[in-house]
Amino acid sequence: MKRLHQFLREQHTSPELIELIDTLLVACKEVAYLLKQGALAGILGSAGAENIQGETQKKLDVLSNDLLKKTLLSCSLVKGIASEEEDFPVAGNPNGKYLVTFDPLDGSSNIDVNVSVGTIFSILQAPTDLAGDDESAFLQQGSKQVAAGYVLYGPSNILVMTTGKGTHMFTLANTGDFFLTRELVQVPVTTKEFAINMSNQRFWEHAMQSYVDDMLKGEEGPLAKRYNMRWVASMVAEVHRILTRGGIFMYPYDYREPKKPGKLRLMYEGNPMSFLIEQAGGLSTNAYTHIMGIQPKGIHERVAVVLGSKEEVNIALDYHRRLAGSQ
Ligand code: P6P
Repeated sequence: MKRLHQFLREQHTSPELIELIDTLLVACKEVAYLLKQGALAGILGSAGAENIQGETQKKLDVLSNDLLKKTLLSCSLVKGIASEEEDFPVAGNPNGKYLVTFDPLDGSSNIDVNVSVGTIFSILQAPTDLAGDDESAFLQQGSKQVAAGYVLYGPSNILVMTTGKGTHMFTLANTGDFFLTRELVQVPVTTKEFAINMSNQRFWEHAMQSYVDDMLKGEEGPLAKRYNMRWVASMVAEVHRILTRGGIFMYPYDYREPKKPGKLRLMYEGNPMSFLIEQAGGLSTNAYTHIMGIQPKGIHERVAVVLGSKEEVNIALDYHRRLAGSQ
């Protein structure tokens, strides 16, 4: 079995980027250890505070955020970090080469019920003319990402990452090493499985309502296919399923908060997941255009997400092109 280090060297990944990824994974391994302790470590439940998103923070949200922030800022390669759990970017080494954005514990509402969660990360080149806590330094399109990935804390702890040379999966062994377990992952082009939170159906645009209605009509409907549905409420788990066996994941725009384009965050959910999916031959959009082509306006900017098997995402795009603006 090939270790992560050996694989990255064989891919001619720069020593600096390998060092940064290594540093990030030190924190993720600590998070994995804490999660396995769960109630035994007295770390479940609410932290009794809200983040900038207005979401109640879990104790593990705060713990994992602090771990990642401290560990990354101790690395001289990091000029700054931006986190879902931090109101503003935090500066590191002024001469650092990279910026890192991350969601320290995505899906954390699942922690207290022992369902899979994950850490999502995105690595960008640091502009030389901007400070590491200058928000504008981070506002780069997803297509500029140097690397991206997640660590899924589930029955296995799995790192899935890309540096732009395909998407690959590594499983964490008890030794603390990540071993290559799937190379050059390919998302199946077609699927019969969709993931969406159906309880929001009345708030969606007509195009999304029409598309999902037609999927629910099964073989007799215009899509002539019997679909199955999954919803884990943990984006990392959904994306991992899609990378593994195909599917389409949707968190669309909805009218509950009309000023927000979606619930998920562009910089540390939409962009890194889009990089992984498109490096694996899938498609990642906001139902109208590639997510990685969106010019960010803020580090906590939201985005609608429709990603997965290329053929199915193109069907969803077609519904939105034909029915855009209709009621
Ligand atoms: P809902 C988790 O909070 C998250 O950001 C994603 O991981 C997940 O896909 C989504 O929100 C779940 O949202 O509204 O179904 O709870």
